[in-house]
Amino acid sequence: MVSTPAEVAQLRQQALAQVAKAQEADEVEALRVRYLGRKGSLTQILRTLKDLDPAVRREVGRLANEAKEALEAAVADRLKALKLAARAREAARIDVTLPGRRPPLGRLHPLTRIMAEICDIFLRLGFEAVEGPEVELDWYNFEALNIPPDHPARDMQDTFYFTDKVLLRTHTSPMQIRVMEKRRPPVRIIAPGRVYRRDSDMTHSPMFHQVEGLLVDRRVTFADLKGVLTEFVHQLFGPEVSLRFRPSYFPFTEPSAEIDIACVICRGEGCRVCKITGWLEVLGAGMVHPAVFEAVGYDPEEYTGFAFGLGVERFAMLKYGIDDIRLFYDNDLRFLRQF
Ligand code: 2U9
Repeated sequence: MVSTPAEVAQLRQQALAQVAKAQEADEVEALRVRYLGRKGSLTQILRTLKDLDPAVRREVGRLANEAKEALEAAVADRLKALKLAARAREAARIDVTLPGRRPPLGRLHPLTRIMAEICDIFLRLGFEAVEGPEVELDWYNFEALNIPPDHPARDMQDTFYFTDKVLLRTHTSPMQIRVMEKRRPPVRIIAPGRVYRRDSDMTHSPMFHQVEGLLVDRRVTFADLKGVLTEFVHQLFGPEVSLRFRPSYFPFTEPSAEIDIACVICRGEGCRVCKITGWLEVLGAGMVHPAVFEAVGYDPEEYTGFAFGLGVERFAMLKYGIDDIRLFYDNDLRFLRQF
């Protein structure tokens, strides 16, 4: 192969012009192979320099090397330019004025909402929320709460046992015992959380949620209990709702009461939900039994206190008019989306 400086210059010009005109990356690549590949024309020239007359070898070598560098740079530039142009064409096809796709929004579970609403009211009244273990010891769940070993609540019918002494808590009251063991009065706490009982039908679930409260100080009276729970009911259901305190019995309180509110469905007229009574039972409560104070080392002569308990599912069912407790746990979006 014989090359003159003029031929190399011409080859360079031709290659650069072709690269500049190429419209596709494939075309550019083909040109690169044609000139710079293993058998490419510029490569051939460089490889056969040694056969040239020394008089022209230097000049041809210099021109061929410069042409190679220029062509390599031109190939890279052209590929980059084609890529940018393709991207610009793609961008032009996207209509940025179209409305975006709305991302699916989650929402709070109705039980979560009611739970937060209930706790908020008591927090504003000066109570502190405490949480603790769902797997409990017999002492905290029963013994310290003045529930004797032969009490029906301890029956295998009602309680999930792991061993003789270890069980799933049947109420959140163990937390109040745990707190009183650690602190001196005044105590103002609520214990929200999951509890477990062997029970299952339209209105009972083996796992449900409670909020219990405890207030202990000097000279706490039943009037304080009535005041706090009346305020609670009025904040949750409205200030016009009437309450009724009925005598009742719990091992851990004395005296004890159950609290009814005028039926929120029929306003006291009588309906299916209140079983024609006009009243709905919503809370249990009472003055803390002296035996409970003894169990945690409080002097019942110095301190008195009141306690209360409520079932969160029941409140949610009343507030939203739901008649089957199992709907809360089915995770059926058709149900959950309604809240
Ligand atoms: C301590 C002392 C006393 C908490 C109380 C109730 C009455 C009550 C029920 C309501 C519906 C349970 O969820 S429910 O089934 N609760 O009636 N709970 S007094 O009394 C306590 C708690 C802790 C140390």
